[in-house]
Amino acid sequence: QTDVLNAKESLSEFQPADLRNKFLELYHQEPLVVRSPGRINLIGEHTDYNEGFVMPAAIDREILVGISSAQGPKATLYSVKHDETVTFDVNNPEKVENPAWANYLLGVVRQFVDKGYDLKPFHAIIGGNVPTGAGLSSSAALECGFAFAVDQLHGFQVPKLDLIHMAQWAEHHYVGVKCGIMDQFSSMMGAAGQAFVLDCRSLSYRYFPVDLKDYTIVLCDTMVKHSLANSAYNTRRSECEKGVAILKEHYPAVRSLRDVTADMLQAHRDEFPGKVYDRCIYIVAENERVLQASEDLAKGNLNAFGQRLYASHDGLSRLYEVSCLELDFLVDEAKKFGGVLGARMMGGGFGGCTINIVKKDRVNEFIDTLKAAYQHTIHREMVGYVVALKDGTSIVPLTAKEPSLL
Ligand code: GAF
Repeated sequence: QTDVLNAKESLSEFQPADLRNKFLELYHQEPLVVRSPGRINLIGEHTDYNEGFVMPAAIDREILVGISSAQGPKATLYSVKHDETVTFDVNNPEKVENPAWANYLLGVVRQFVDKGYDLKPFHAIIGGNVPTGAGLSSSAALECGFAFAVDQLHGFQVPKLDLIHMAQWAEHHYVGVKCGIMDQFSSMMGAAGQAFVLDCRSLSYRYFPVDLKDYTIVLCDTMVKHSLANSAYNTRRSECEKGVAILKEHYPAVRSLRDVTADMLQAHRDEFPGKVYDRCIYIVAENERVLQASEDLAKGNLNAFGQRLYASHDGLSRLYEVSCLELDFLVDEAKKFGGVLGARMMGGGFGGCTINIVKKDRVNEFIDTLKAAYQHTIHREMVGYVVALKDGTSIVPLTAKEPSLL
């Protein structure tokens, strides 16, 4: 399939000071600035909307939101990337046909309105350096950063967990992707140097420091995002729900694939239409892998951890069928390269990044080798990123005022 949507821009180093300057230029007012990070996911893909387990972390690529009160009757949103302004009534934030980026924000405003918060007109600017379509969850970072900024500006003090759900609602209803909770949760709740295991049913979570000894995390961006990504995502979700409905007939206590074992699936295999069995067996195995991977890391067994990443990719590619030629190619190349413990596609799939656990002293060689192979076979540029783990959504302290002389 050749429906590559966007050959993405390479990372721009857009910083809070750049956002502030733009804000001052457009609105002549000092903004409140919020940062909200993208995320990686070590393991546990497509398990979140099945009430399963994930192992994400927030990273040092961030969406930035600048916000201040406005005098006029309307609110404005400005995207630095698109150099475009959208004006709307804060009490009636309708979904728009164009531009698409505005819906992530308008959906969040809709949630504040529906929950009865008294919004005042504001100016907001969005920018940042989370690459879009790379599976690093730029959309959740945008929704979460904006929700937090609106909350801070008005002083509502909405709990972060509620903001997470409001951001997810925007994605479901204004963007149209029936995503799970992982991305919004990670952006909002990340912690520096740490990943966490999240139980997507109870939303209980446990941080742990990521200690990969001589190894580090490298992302390889395919620089493609196939156009079927969003529709296929929603289809996978409904296939899982179909599987649950079939099993419920036999096991009334089953609420989601979280409650299902491989034996239960096997016992009713011939009742599952089409690909539903494959989808379900992948989810059941992936949930198990997250729990085992968490034990591997606790014991410092990095080899076993790496093997689980390869197994996860295999399931995502063959059973869940959310990989693509470019992702499979990069995982195969990583496997061939000595000095890699594990690799897999990351995020929703159909493009975006692979995550690789690479020997620290071979990172440059690894990126160069995969870049060359990708160019040679796929005829496209691959971009490699080394990421650091960062705190979740927060205010950026910007204006250190000159100390008073008095
Ligand atoms: C996307 C979704 F937004 C997440 O909720 C999650 O399902 C992920 O794909 C796959 O694990 O990022």
